[in-house]
Amino acid sequence: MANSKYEYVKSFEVVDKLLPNTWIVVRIDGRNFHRFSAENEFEKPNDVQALNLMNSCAVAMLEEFPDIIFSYGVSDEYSFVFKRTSQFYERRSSKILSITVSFFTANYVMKWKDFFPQKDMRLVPSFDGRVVCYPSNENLRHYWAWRQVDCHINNQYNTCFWMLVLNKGKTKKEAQDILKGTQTQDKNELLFQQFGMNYSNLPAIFRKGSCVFKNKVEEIVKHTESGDPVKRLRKKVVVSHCDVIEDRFWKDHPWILDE
Ligand code: DGT
Ligand code: MG
Ligand code: MG
Repeated sequence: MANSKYEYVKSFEVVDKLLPNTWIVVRIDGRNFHRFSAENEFEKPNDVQALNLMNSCAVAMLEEFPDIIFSYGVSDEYSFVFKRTSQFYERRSSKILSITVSFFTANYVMKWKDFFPQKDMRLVPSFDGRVVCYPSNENLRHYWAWRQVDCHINNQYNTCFWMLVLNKGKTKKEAQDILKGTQTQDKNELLFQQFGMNYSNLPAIFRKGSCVFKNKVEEIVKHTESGDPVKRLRKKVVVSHCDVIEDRFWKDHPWILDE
């Protein structure tokens, strides 16, 4: 087929292939969710249905794209990791990023009514996204640890902040000043002394964030003639609120990083 004289414009496209044999992490984050959460009257500091909606979108991601082997979400963000050997869109960065963001966002809108049957969505949600490649399992483990530590710090601060504002009638400025310079232990103490609240008893979805991954589950596929169940191991996408900083989780789920 003859080339048209216009075809040279294609040569302006830049190659954006991601490094081979590295973990591809895509993190998306709600754009201006400070306003989106206010307009939609999300509960403060955590709206469990808003978090469940995010988790449901992540489940849809893992079911649609088999190369995504693990994901972690908190607040208005979610991170997805594609397996090292993934050849998804020939590892082209812009393709991987745009598909992740658009598929997630479309699900968010489509599933809204399942989680907020009484609420019409106010404002159009959108998510930004970035791609980072990590060369070692250690780097990747540290990535999840970084996000989960962030979750803990933010959630503990926000819990204190909103307890002071909503239950003690402090202004936002006063609450800020009270919390300035406090350490983890001080905040636990404040919650316990002033509100009789034990931070570690808060729901794990708030304290730990959410992991979505494929777990091995036993499934009954049929029964023999004598009525005995025939079981088979199947991989099923699950949501759990586990600690991803300690070794335990990774030892219990070796197939995630070992492939
Ligand atoms: P950005 O990401 O730079 O476009 O701006 P924001 O406003 O999305 O800021 P970000 O991502 O740093 O912080 C997330 C915001 O979303 C934060 O203001 C609190 C809000 N948000 C997230 N989850 C919840 C929730 O469950 N309940 C409430 N009330 N707010 C939430
Ligand atoms: Mg945001
Ligand atoms: Mg955020």
